[in-house]
Amino acid sequence: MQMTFRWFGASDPIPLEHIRQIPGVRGIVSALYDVAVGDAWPLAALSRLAETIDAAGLQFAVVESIPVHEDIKLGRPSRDRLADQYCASVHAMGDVGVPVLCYNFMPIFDWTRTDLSMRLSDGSTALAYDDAALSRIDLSGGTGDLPGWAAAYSAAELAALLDAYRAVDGERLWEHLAWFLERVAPEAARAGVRMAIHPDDPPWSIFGLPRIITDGAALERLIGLVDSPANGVTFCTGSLGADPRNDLPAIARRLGERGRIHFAHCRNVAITGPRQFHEAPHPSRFGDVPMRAVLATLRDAGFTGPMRPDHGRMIWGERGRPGYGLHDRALGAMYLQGLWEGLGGPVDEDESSFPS
Ligand SMILES: [Mn+2]
Repeated sequence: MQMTFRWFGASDPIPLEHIRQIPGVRGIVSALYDVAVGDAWPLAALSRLAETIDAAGLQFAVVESIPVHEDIKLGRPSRDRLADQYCASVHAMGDVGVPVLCYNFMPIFDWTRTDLSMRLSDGSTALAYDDAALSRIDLSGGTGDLPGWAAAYSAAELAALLDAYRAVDGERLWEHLAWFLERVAPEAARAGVRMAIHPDDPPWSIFGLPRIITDGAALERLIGLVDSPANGVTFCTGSLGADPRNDLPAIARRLGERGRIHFAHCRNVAITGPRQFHEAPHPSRFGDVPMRAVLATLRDAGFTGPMRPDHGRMIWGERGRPGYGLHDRALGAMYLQGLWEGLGGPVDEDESSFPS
């Protein structure tokens, strides 16, 4: 296991120099944030990002993410050109030496919450979701009322997209995902890149849109679409764990034994009602994710890939990007490394090296 940390590039208020001071964190999870969705990522820009990360004594370990254009998810004719451009971005990753690509296949919205700063009993704040609150959000004027998505779509753009998805049910979305993977996964294999789909967050339909990567059966179906080590999974405990029917260690075991977990997102969620949860401190007892059992399963599967603490609460007066402050994620990184060490998971002894 390699402990990593997400960094949003030059606009991230957290400098790489601070991430470098979290013991054991050497890998950076990042992306190009100024390329239009669907366009090929310029190799020069990706190289510059990698050099910036290298110069801070860190290594670019994961791209999260290259967004998949809605036209691919909708199966529109432009998908041929868009898939070619996606493959070009994946090859740029390979040229720069970034081995893992986290992506998702959620229609229109990816992560969705109804409260970005729910106050917990200790005075910290956390991201929260309540299906009843979501149902009260009116999208007729665009995404202005959806927390975290305010500027994403105008009323007209969103109405057109929602209308287009009326023709795409879950099975049609699976067909479009299979088409995408058949095109991209072989190129990823050639580029030396392992694709790792992120589960849908939350793992159920929202706003009437289909969501398909929601449970263990879906993840097993996913890896069967293209039978290649390049076609794998990001095991996100918080996303899958929001549905209490998901047996996280059992899912991790089945995917891990087949060598298809390429990235681990470890965070805790406290389920407070039907389709209602808030994010919680990382240790197992503060939520519904059996973190120790998950990590023990990853250890048993011989997991050597990158892991990150995923989200954190806002603590100690920190203000910043919701879910992505420094302090609580750093605590999470330390907890996860302590748990891993206690479980006897393999640890890289030379902190300056970074085995691939
Ligand atoms: Mn995640």
